[in-house]
Amino acid sequence: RLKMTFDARAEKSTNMMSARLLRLMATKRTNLCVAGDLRSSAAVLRLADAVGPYICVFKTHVDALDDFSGQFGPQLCEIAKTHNFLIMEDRKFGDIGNTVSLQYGAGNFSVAAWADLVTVHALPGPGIIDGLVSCLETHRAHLKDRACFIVAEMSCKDALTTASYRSEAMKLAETRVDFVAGVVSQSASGIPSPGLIQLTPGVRAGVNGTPQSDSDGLGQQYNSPRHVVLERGADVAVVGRGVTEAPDSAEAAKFYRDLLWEAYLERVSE
Ligand code: UP6
Repeated sequence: RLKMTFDARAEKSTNMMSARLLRLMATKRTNLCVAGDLRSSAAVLRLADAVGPYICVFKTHVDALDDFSGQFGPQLCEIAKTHNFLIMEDRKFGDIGNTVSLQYGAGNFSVAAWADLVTVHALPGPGIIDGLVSCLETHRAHLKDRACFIVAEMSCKDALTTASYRSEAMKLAETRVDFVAGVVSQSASGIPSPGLIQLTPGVRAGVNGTPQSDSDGLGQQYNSPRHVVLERGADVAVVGRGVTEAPDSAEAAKFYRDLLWEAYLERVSE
């Protein structure tokens, strides 16, 4: 699986969104996801537009915005269309099916209306996937262009995502390819099918042997772009503050894109 190209994996994928993302990555030559963790909608939209040419996915936390309005989703979708990337709302749903169905489709955020992808904790078991899918049945237009990533393993220090939890989360991902495009994980072990995409956060340049700090003081643990792709099996690497705290976010995104893509090419050519 790790030696296969994104195009070859897209051929094997049984989830339509996973195939679409793998093809997008191959065509656009990028495996970078930028996490736009800023507090104002305008700043997030500006960031998305600036980094747009270098990313395959733009990841949001809309519940951290001070000024979220119904305009945000459609505006972000316009930018995504211009630059050809997918939008992931990192909601990390984690409740019973009925509740997540409400949270996904309704409320202020109406996530299902604008986010191509969402993240989901495995904790509640298969019912959480049923809940999200049932919500989409009422938004029929989107049944075919929505999918989720299951959080199997977290990047932060002392996370409770143990090996056995992780392995159960992988089984859930494998059995629900109808709606699961990938997993959020720190390593590739046990990821069964070539179609499942590994999304790996906790990425920042200048770590793994170099002086820059490998944590953020609040438990986040960082690895370098090369390390996550070559040693941890990341397909898509998530960079947040590595880009948002850089003096020029477009330059920073290009820098990370180059490092990550080079590492991917090295991985598939070995
Ligand atoms: N994220 C993690 N670790 C996980 C899952 N998700 O850091 O296990 C998300 C965070 C944040 C981004 O919610 O949006 O990835 C990482 O941002 P950073 O690069 O600024 O640390």
